[in-house]
Amino acid sequence: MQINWYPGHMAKAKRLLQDQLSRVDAVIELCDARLPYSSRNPDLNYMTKNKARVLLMNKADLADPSVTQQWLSYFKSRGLQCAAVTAERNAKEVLKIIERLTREKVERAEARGLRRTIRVMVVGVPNVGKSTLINRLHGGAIAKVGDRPGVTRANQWVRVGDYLELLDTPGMLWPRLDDPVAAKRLAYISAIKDEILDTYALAVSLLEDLIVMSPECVQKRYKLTDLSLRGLELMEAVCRGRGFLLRGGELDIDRACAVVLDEFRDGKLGRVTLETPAALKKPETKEPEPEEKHGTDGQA
Ligand SMILES: Nc1nc2c(ncn2[C@@H]2O[C@H](COP(=O)(O)OP(=O)(O)OP(=O)(O)O)[C@@H](O)[C@H]2O)c(=O)[nH]1
Ligand SMILES: [Mg+2]
Repeated sequence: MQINWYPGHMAKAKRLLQDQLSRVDAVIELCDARLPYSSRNPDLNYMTKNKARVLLMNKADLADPSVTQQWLSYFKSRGLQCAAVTAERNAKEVLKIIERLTREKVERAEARGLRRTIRVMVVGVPNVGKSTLINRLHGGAIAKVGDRPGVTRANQWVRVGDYLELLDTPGMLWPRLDDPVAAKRLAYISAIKDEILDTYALAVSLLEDLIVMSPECVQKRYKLTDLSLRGLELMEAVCRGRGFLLRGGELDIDRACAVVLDEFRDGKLGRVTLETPAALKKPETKEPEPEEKHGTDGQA
């Protein structure tokens, strides 16, 4: 599913989301722990302001743990419940978070002698791990998963135990595409297809960002001796460092670009986070207070 977020599409997706939101008890928002700003939806805060809600920074296994802590403090200071998780490993912890998030509703129903099914919607930009998390919570491969955007194509309710239902959603959240830096970073993590930039421009830009955020891992992986290189010279140094040569000794720039993107996406460069709260241009507006208070916070 390649969605071009024209205003018409956006308005339709927003209506659909609003409609779904009115049917659920709580919302789990997933963002990518390597890009906690760029991988969040700009309008979700407002749209979910009256819902029990938690932000899960997923793929924490790929992110720098100390920067993850900075983000957790940042979100907490803005009044947002959040936790850092790795979908494959933290199903139990996420289940506890959901229990805490919906406890008041469950208890209110119980006080009236009812045991009702709680419905939770899982939202997030494409490829962030929504279906993976839902599969782990369900305890089996019920939702299709893949390492590219647009794998889930339709809403799907998944039952977890007797009293919980989770709604898996396609990556229908329009990300921060109006912000070119965020859009580029979303392409680094395969949240949007690479097509917004050509592979060469994307790989060079990623490498330049990595040199800023985590110079040692880039230096080691690509055997770079000069970290002041930029653009084509930088990619040529990667080719030389890794021996990416064509017949005749010419540098294989295309291969170097593909390898840089793949290795970052696979976590082969080590644990890197590409943005910090301190580098945000302007702090975001405070998260709206949810109607109910929920006590979830911290690393799962
Ligand atoms: N390293 C790591 N990989 C993860 C984690 N969670 C999911 N993945 C991988 O991320 C890729 C995308 O996962 P999906 O669950 O399909 O993502 P999604 O959000 O459902 O994607 P769409 O349906 O396309 O919106 C898959 O290759 C997963 O194996 C995680 O916590 N850590
Ligand atoms: Mg999915």
